[in-house]
Amino acid sequence: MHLTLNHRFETETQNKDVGITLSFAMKIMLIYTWVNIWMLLVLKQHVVAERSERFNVLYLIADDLRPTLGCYSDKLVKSPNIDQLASVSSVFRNAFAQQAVCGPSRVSFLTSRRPDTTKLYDFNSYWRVHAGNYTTLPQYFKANGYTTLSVGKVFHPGIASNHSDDYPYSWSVPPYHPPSFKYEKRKMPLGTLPDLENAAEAVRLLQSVKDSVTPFFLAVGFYKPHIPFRIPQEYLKLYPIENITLAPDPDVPKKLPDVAYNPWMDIRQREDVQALNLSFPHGPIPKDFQLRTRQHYFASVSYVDAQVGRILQALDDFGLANNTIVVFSSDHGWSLGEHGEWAKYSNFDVATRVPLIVYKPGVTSPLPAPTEKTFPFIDVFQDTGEPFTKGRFIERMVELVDVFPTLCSLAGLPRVHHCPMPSFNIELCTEGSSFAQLFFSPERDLNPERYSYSQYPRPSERIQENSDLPDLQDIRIMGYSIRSVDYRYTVWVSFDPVLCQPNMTEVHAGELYLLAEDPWQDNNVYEEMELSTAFRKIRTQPVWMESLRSHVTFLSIGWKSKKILGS
Ligand SMILES: [Ca+2]
Repeated sequence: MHLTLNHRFETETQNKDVGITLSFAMKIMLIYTWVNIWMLLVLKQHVVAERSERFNVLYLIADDLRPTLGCYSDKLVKSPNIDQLASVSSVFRNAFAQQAVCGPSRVSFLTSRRPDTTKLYDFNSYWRVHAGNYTTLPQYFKANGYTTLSVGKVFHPGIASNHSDDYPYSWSVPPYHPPSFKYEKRKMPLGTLPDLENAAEAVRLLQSVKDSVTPFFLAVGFYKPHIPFRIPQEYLKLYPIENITLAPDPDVPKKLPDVAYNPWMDIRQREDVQALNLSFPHGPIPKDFQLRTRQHYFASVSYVDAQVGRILQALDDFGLANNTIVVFSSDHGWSLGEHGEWAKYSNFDVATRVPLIVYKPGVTSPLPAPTEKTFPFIDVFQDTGEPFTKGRFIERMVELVDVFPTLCSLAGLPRVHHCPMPSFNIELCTEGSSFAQLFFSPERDLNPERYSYSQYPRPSERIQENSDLPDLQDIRIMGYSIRSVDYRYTVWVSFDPVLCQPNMTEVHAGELYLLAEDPWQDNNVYEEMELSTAFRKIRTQPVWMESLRSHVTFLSIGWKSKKILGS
């Protein structure tokens, strides 16, 4: 409005005979000037009021990061900057991805729809074309007046995000990709690394928007600790090889059905692993190679932590720590030798569980004073290594599909309604639910009837080279998994890849792990439970989540009578 009025004024005065109409022009000028000043004042007051009420969002997403972090009670891993964020945040200890692989998980949590609704189980389709024109999390913030910015790997690249990271739907400006990423698998002629460039770009963007009247939604997707572990070598010094141990359960469990196992082809196909001439599909990796893989993964976590620290310090530096919501999470986990596996691609906790840390100033911690530093950078090489003690843990089950409605709630955006089934024709809805109430009512945090759901596809009951990541047309079986605070229960059922629908009555295999006695999920007691009646019951259930709930409701009666579960 300001620019328009000035422009009109200049145009009009230029077209007048100045000698004759000077006094008239001056009157007009005065009127316009006063109108301008008045409008600017009104606008400014409005903007100040609106700005002070609207929180920015900084969404930090690591790639393939399981919660091997100090703030998740890991004794070995050094993550001082993420721990510092956790110390002023709510830390969700039972947060799970909906499918343990990049593309499907990211599209799922960025649209708040489960894989059976995005119809993306591989990397080969774009949901807007293949499933439905679903509104994304950043798109919703953009529609509500936010400047939305993407740095690094937020959407999975390629066709899964239309070769554009879903720009312009989701983002106000074209997403940033670090130039060094194309050298990820070769030498580094640019003398830098993608996550170093990501952090620098994120800091630059924060500086550019710090005084803006428009709130921002900045998503930063790190490339690590995803393989290859190309990181600055000094981080390895934090983890002397003699301090590294094997996974607590490095062998393939005896009662694990074949369909539940994944042969970790991406590690197997590395040149150095090929040279080991391992047998397919189980052939264990030599112990020293296992230790070095774990060492490199942990070092990659510390490297990501340092980049998180640089970005969070910028929030302090630019005065944004008191009006920015921060989320730190990952797309899924990674098996570091547990069950004899080295990858994601499964329904186990090591593959599906993710870190989820949410900071809202004034809610998860007191508002910082203007001069107070909330996120001073901690140099991991100088860190005293004091154990993490603060922070607020939330044990209740939450899912990554919950993040979208929760962030809307925390930012004060209009509520997103729950999706009906099916919801292919509905652009905006959520298959998750907001967990924002947990920030205000901590006593509600543990609910044994609350579940998290994940799923994983397979091409066959047998273990094949494409068992890790089958293309949609090759999927024949889907493993639907339900996780409560007490157990993980998975059924592998027939699946139609054309309709993207399971046949819940055609069960190929099942898994049941009772976590109190079996926290690493190695002792499958599925066959020991009486299941035939449960399977008859589920035929009446149209939705797989309802089916699984029926399974466990039925089973839990038996468990309670046998005192496997408390009543
Ligand atoms: Ca990933």
